[in-house]
Amino acid sequence: MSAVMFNMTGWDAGPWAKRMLKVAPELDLRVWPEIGDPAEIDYALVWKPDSRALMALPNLKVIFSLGAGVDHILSVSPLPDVPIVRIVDANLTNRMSEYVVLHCLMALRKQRLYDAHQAKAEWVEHSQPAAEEVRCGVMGYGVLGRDAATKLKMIGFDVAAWSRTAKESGDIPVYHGDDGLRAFLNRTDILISLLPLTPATTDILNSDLLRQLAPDGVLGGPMLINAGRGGSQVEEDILAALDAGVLAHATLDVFKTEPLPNTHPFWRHPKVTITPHNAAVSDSRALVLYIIRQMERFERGEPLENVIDRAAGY
Ligand code: NDP
Ligand code: OXD
Repeated sequence: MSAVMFNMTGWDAGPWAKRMLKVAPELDLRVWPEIGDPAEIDYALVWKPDSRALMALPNLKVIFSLGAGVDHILSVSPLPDVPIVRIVDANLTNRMSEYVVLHCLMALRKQRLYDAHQAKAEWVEHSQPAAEEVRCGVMGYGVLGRDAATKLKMIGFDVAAWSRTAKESGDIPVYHGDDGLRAFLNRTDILISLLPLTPATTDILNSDLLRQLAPDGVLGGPMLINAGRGGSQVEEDILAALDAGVLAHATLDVFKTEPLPNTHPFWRHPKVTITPHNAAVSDSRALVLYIIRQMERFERGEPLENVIDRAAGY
């Protein structure tokens, strides 16, 4: 029987444990710090873990992130030298693509403008560009970026993407690396960040980058959607870009500090749309099944899936 430790800052382990036991009643579940003998723990399921909790486990085999991102783990030091598996789940991926498509369509169809007219009972019609006239640029062409880009393309948007390493470009041109960034930004009207947070992507959404977006698009100015990580955005630069007209709108799901402090100027800014880091909330039932499947694979001697690359940071 395998023993599993939960170590989740800010999350209640209770519902997760209940769900796991429903699927795998044979598991021995323990919640940090009441874990009994640390030498008995095989697996750790974590969200913003405590380094001490992980380092205390001499026989730990795998760390499972309870999110798709792993910055909440890699920012902790020291960490045991065991594989770290992240979440990849169709349900989560679909939800993220819904979010991206929703906000790109809101921009394309000028829904915010019509909301403002409605508030004043005004019957006003504006010009309506076609999707193919709007250039979406997806930063991060991994599991989430690829799905969102493909769905935007299906709707008719003119889509490109940007990744760290070179990819084969099919229908969607994929730029990569520092060398590809300028050309990617110069052709982008709606910039969508689905980047993981790493040293290289920290503060990447800054004034220098925003100034390189296409100023001449049919939407009347470039827009930003960030559903990756708040640590990638320089918030004062985004505010300055909005106020200077460099950026027409920002839709932000993630923030440097979460929850976003009540006094933050984003809350009341007319050109900002805020969601509370729920662009793609994980369905805990699906995630529990995924994690148990990974444990079963590991115990059969098969390779774990979606093991992160510690050197790359994601
Ligand atoms: P993946 O690891 O599958 O993809 C990451 C992508 O980012 C890859 O294409 C990678 O490039 C690219 N990338 C990484 N570093 C760089 C860099 N320095 N320059 C250019 N591109 C880079 O991750 P997912 O798509 O599954 O998830 C992405 C992120 O989304 C998560 O890390 C998490 O932070 C966030 N997220 C947010 C949620 C929310 O609700 N807001 C929910 C779930 C996830 P390459 O292909 O070359 O490796
Ligand atoms: C995740 C998230 O990483 O919800 O899964 O942000």
